[in-house]
Amino acid sequence: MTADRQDRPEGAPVGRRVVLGLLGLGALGIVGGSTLQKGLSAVLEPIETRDPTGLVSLLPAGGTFRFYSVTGAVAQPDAGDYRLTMSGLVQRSGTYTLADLQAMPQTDLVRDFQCVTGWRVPHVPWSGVRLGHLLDLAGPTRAADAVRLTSFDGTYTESLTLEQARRADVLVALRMSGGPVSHDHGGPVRLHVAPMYGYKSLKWLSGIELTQGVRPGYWEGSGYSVDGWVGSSNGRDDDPTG
Ligand SMILES: Nc1nc2c(c(=O)[nH]1)N[C@H]1C(S)=C(S)[C@@H](COP(=O)(O)O)O[C@H]1N2
Ligand SMILES: [Mo]
Repeated sequence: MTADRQDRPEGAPVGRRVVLGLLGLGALGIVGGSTLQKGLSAVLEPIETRDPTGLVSLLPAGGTFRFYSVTGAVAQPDAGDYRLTMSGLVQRSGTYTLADLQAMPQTDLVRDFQCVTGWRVPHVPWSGVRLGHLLDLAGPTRAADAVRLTSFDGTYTESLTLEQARRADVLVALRMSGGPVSHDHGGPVRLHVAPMYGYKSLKWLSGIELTQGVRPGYWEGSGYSVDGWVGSSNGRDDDPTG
Protein backbone atom coordinates (compact mmCIF):
# COMPACT_ATOMS: atom_id res chain seq x y z
CA MET A 1 0.00 0.00 0.00
CA THR A 2 1.55 3.31 -0.97
CA ALA A 3 1.61 5.90 1.75
CA ASP A 4 0.61 8.80 -0.43
CA ARG A 5 -0.41 9.93 -3.85
CA GLN A 6 2.53 12.16 -4.56
CA ASP A 7 2.78 10.41 -7.89
CA ARG A 8 -0.20 12.43 -9.02
CA PRO A 9 0.65 15.24 -11.42
CA GLU A 10 1.92 18.30 -9.64
CA GLY A 11 -0.81 20.89 -9.32
CA ALA A 12 -3.67 18.61 -10.30
CA PRO A 13 -6.97 20.15 -9.27
CA VAL A 14 -8.58 18.95 -6.11
CA GLY A 15 -10.82 16.19 -7.33
CA ARG A 16 -14.40 16.13 -8.36
CA ARG A 17 -17.00 15.64 -5.76
CA VAL A 18 -17.58 12.05 -4.90
CA VAL A 19 -20.19 11.07 -7.45
CA LEU A 20 -21.83 8.35 -5.46
CA GLY A 21 -24.54 9.56 -3.16
CA LEU A 22 -23.24 9.89 0.36
CA LEU A 23 -26.40 8.44 1.80
CA GLY A 24 -26.12 5.45 -0.49
CA LEU A 25 -22.53 4.92 0.52
CA GLY A 26 -23.43 5.12 4.16
CA ALA A 27 -26.06 2.43 3.75
CA LEU A 28 -23.70 0.18 1.80
CA GLY A 29 -21.01 0.66 4.40
CA ILE A 30 -23.32 -0.57 7.08
CA VAL A 31 -24.47 -3.69 5.30
CA GLY A 32 -21.20 -4.33 3.51
CA GLY A 33 -19.09 -7.39 4.12
CA SER A 34 -15.41 -7.11 3.32
CA THR A 35 -15.88 -8.14 -0.31
CA LEU A 36 -18.43 -5.44 -0.93
CA GLN A 37 -16.28 -2.91 0.85
CA LYS A 38 -13.26 -3.93 -1.19
CA GLY A 39 -15.35 -3.47 -4.31
CA LEU A 40 -16.41 -0.05 -3.18
CA SER A 41 -12.84 0.94 -2.44
CA ALA A 42 -11.92 -0.08 -5.95
CA VAL A 43 -14.77 2.00 -7.31
CA LEU A 44 -13.69 4.95 -5.24
CA GLU A 45 -10.02 4.60 -6.00
CA PRO A 46 -9.92 6.66 -9.21
CA ILE A 47 -12.14 9.32 -7.70
CA GLU A 48 -10.27 11.87 -5.68
CA THR A 49 -12.36 12.10 -2.58
CA ARG A 50 -13.58 15.33 -1.17
CA ASP A 51 -15.30 14.42 1.97
CA PRO A 52 -16.36 17.37 4.07
CA THR A 53 -18.73 15.21 6.05
CA GLY A 54 -16.26 12.42 6.71
CA LEU A 55 -18.81 9.83 5.60
CA VAL A 56 -16.70 8.46 2.79
CA SER A 57 -13.88 7.99 5.25
CA LEU A 58 -15.93 5.28 6.92
CA LEU A 59 -14.91 3.08 4.03
CA PRO A 60 -11.73 1.14 4.59
CA ALA A 61 -8.77 2.66 2.75
CA GLY A 62 -5.80 1.89 4.92
CA GLY A 63 -2.73 4.04 4.76
CA THR A 64 -3.67 6.54 2.07
CA PHE A 65 -4.47 10.20 2.27
CA ARG A 66 -7.85 11.54 1.37
CA PHE A 67 -7.90 15.00 -0.07
CA TYR A 68 -10.19 17.29 1.79
CA SER A 69 -11.55 20.68 0.92
CA VAL A 70 -14.58 22.39 2.32
CA THR A 71 -14.77 24.67 -0.70
CA GLY A 72 -14.96 24.29 -4.45
CA ALA A 73 -11.94 24.86 -6.66
CA VAL A 74 -9.08 26.46 -4.77
CA ALA A 75 -6.82 28.94 -6.57
CA GLN A 76 -3.39 27.64 -7.55
CA PRO A 77 -1.00 30.53 -7.21
CA ASP A 78 2.25 30.38 -9.15
CA ALA A 79 5.10 29.81 -6.75
CA GLY A 80 6.20 33.41 -7.29
CA ASP A 81 2.78 34.79 -6.39
CA TYR A 82 2.39 33.01 -3.07
CA ARG A 83 2.27 35.26 0.01
CA LEU A 84 2.01 34.51 3.72
CA THR A 85 0.93 37.40 5.92
CA MET A 86 1.77 37.83 9.61
CA SER A 87 -0.58 40.26 11.30
CA GLY A 88 -2.56 41.06 14.41
CA LEU A 89 -1.00 41.52 17.83
CA VAL A 90 2.62 41.59 16.66
CA GLN A 91 5.43 44.10 16.85
CA ARG A 92 6.48 43.44 13.26
CA SER A 93 3.77 42.48 10.80
CA GLY A 94 5.05 41.24 7.49
CA THR A 95 4.56 39.29 4.32
CA TYR A 96 6.67 36.36 3.21
CA THR A 97 7.12 34.85 -0.22
CA LEU A 98 7.72 31.16 -0.80
CA ALA A 99 11.39 31.96 -1.42
CA ASP A 100 11.55 33.79 1.93
CA LEU A 101 10.18 30.72 3.68
CA GLN A 102 12.51 28.38 1.80
CA ALA A 103 15.48 30.48 2.92
CA MET A 104 14.59 30.03 6.61
CA PRO A 105 15.83 27.14 8.78
CA GLN A 106 13.95 23.97 7.84
CA THR A 107 12.83 21.31 10.30
CA ASP A 108 12.23 17.70 9.26
CA LEU A 109 9.75 15.43 10.98
CA VAL A 110 8.35 11.97 10.31
CA ARG A 111 4.92 11.51 11.82
CA ASP A 112 1.72 9.56 11.36
CA PHE A 113 -1.07 11.68 9.94
CA GLN A 114 -4.45 10.96 11.39
CA CYS A 115 -7.85 12.32 10.50
CA VAL A 116 -10.32 12.39 13.33
CA THR A 117 -12.71 10.36 11.17
CA GLY A 118 -10.38 7.37 11.44
CA TRP A 119 -8.02 7.14 8.50
CA ARG A 120 -4.35 7.34 9.15
CA VAL A 121 -1.19 7.49 7.10
CA PRO A 122 1.88 6.15 8.87
CA HIS A 123 5.34 7.71 8.83
CA VAL A 124 4.83 10.74 6.63
CA PRO A 125 7.94 12.89 6.16
CA TRP A 126 7.32 16.61 6.57
CA SER A 127 9.61 19.57 6.23
CA GLY A 128 9.20 23.28 6.76
CA VAL A 129 9.67 26.28 8.98
CA ARG A 130 8.70 26.02 12.60
CA LEU A 131 5.68 28.19 13.25
CA GLY A 132 7.56 29.26 16.37
CA HIS A 133 10.33 30.69 14.20
CA LEU A 134 7.85 32.92 12.36
CA LEU A 135 6.35 33.97 15.68
CA ASP A 136 9.80 34.95 16.93
CA LEU A 137 10.32 37.07 13.83
CA ALA A 138 6.97 38.80 14.30
CA GLY A 139 7.27 39.35 18.04
CA PRO A 140 3.83 38.80 19.60
CA THR A 141 2.72 41.64 21.86
CA ARG A 142 1.99 40.99 25.53
CA ALA A 143 -1.71 40.73 24.83
CA ALA A 144 -1.31 37.96 22.26
CA ASP A 145 -2.02 34.45 23.50
CA ALA A 146 -3.37 32.68 20.43
CA VAL A 147 -2.83 32.26 16.71
CA ARG A 148 -5.48 32.28 14.05
CA LEU A 149 -4.63 30.64 10.72
CA THR A 150 -6.42 31.49 7.49
CA SER A 151 -6.46 29.75 4.13
CA PHE A 152 -6.54 31.22 0.65
CA ASP A 153 -9.46 28.89 -0.03
CA GLY A 154 -11.33 31.77 1.58
CA THR A 155 -13.23 29.64 4.10
CA TYR A 156 -11.19 27.31 6.28
CA THR A 157 -9.70 28.65 9.49
CA GLU A 158 -7.83 27.13 12.40
CA SER A 159 -6.40 28.29 15.67
CA LEU A 160 -3.82 27.34 18.26
CA THR A 161 -2.83 28.73 21.60
CA LEU A 162 0.48 30.55 21.42
CA GLU A 163 1.99 27.82 23.56
CA GLN A 164 0.81 25.12 21.15
CA ALA A 165 1.98 27.16 18.17
CA ARG A 166 5.49 27.35 19.61
CA ARG A 167 5.92 23.59 19.84
CA ALA A 168 8.84 22.21 17.88
CA ASP A 169 6.51 19.83 16.02
CA VAL A 170 4.23 22.50 14.56
CA LEU A 171 5.43 23.40 11.08
CA VAL A 172 4.60 25.76 8.30
CA ALA A 173 5.19 22.91 5.88
CA LEU A 174 6.78 23.37 2.47
CA ARG A 175 7.54 19.72 1.79
CA MET A 176 5.73 16.48 2.42
CA SER A 177 6.48 12.88 1.47
CA GLY A 178 9.70 13.86 -0.23
CA GLY A 179 8.42 16.63 -2.52
CA PRO A 180 6.88 20.06 -2.39
CA VAL A 181 3.45 20.11 -0.76
CA SER A 182 1.16 19.52 -3.75
CA HIS A 183 -1.86 21.64 -4.46
CA ASP A 184 -4.24 18.92 -3.31
CA HIS A 185 -2.40 18.65 -0.02
CA GLY A 186 -2.65 22.39 0.56
CA GLY A 187 0.48 23.61 -1.20
CA PRO A 188 2.55 25.47 -1.73
CA VAL A 189 2.37 26.03 2.03
CA ARG A 190 0.22 24.33 4.63
CA LEU A 191 0.27 23.97 8.35
CA HIS A 192 1.33 20.68 9.93
CA VAL A 193 0.35 20.31 13.57
CA ALA A 194 1.98 16.95 14.20
CA PRO A 195 0.52 16.14 17.64
CA MET A 196 -3.06 16.90 16.66
CA TYR A 197 -5.70 15.50 14.33
CA GLY A 198 -5.56 16.41 10.66
CA TYR A 199 -8.20 19.10 10.85
CA LYS A 200 -5.74 21.33 12.72
CA SER A 201 -3.33 21.12 9.75
CA LEU A 202 -4.83 23.91 7.68
CA LYS A 203 -4.18 23.70 3.95
CA TRP A 204 -3.39 26.56 1.55
CA LEU A 205 -2.06 28.71 4.38
CA SER A 206 -2.23 32.44 3.67
CA GLY A 207 -2.43 34.21 7.01
CA ILE A 208 -1.13 33.98 10.56
CA GLU A 209 -2.80 36.41 12.91
CA LEU A 210 -1.93 36.86 16.57
CA THR A 211 -5.03 37.25 18.69
CA GLN A 212 -6.11 37.52 22.28
CA GLY A 213 -8.16 34.43 22.96
CA VAL A 214 -8.49 31.37 20.76
CA ARG A 215 -11.03 31.80 17.99
CA PRO A 216 -12.42 28.37 17.17
CA GLY A 217 -11.73 27.18 13.65
CA TYR A 218 -13.96 25.93 10.87
CA TRP A 219 -14.81 22.47 12.23
CA GLU A 220 -14.62 23.56 15.81
CA GLY A 221 -17.76 25.60 15.21
CA SER A 222 -19.40 22.20 14.56
CA GLY A 223 -18.20 20.55 17.71
CA TYR A 224 -14.64 19.35 17.05
CA SER A 225 -12.32 19.89 19.97
CA VAL A 226 -10.31 23.11 19.76
CA ASP A 227 -7.43 21.20 21.30
CA GLY A 228 -7.23 18.44 18.73
CA TRP A 229 -4.63 16.24 20.42
CA VAL A 230 -4.44 12.86 18.77
CA GLY A 231 -5.87 10.29 21.10
CA SER A 232 -8.17 12.70 22.87
CA SER A 233 -11.23 11.95 20.77
CA ASN A 234 -11.33 8.36 19.65
CA GLY A 235 -8.93 6.57 21.96
CA ARG A 236 -7.41 4.46 19.19
CA ASP A 237 -4.12 6.26 18.98
CA ASP A 238 -1.36 4.52 20.86
CA ASP A 239 1.61 6.01 19.07
CA PRO A 240 1.04 9.67 18.33
CA THR A 241 4.67 10.43 17.63
CA GLY A 242 5.08 7.73 15.01
N1 LIG B 1 -8.11 24.58 3.90
C1 LIG B 1 -8.43 23.35 4.37
N2 LIG B 1 -7.56 22.73 5.20
C2 LIG B 1 -7.86 21.52 5.69
C3 LIG B 1 -9.08 20.87 5.39
C4 LIG B 1 -9.97 21.53 4.50
O1 LIG B 1 -11.05 21.03 4.15
N3 LIG B 1 -9.62 22.78 4.01
N4 LIG B 1 -9.38 19.64 5.94
C5 LIG B 1 -8.63 19.25 7.14
C6 LIG B 1 -8.78 17.84 7.48
S1 LIG B 1 -10.22 17.39 8.27
C7 LIG B 1 -7.79 16.94 7.27
S2 LIG B 1 -7.87 15.36 7.84
C8 LIG B 1 -6.59 17.31 6.50
C9 LIG B 1 -6.47 16.42 5.28
O2 LIG B 1 -5.30 16.73 4.58
P1 LIG B 1 -5.14 16.22 3.09
O3 LIG B 1 -6.28 16.80 2.29
O4 LIG B 1 -3.78 16.69 2.65
O5 LIG B 1 -5.22 14.73 3.13
O6 LIG B 1 -6.60 18.67 6.07
C10 LIG B 1 -7.15 19.57 7.00
N5 LIG B 1 -6.95 20.90 6.52
MO1 LIG C 1 -9.84 15.29 8.99
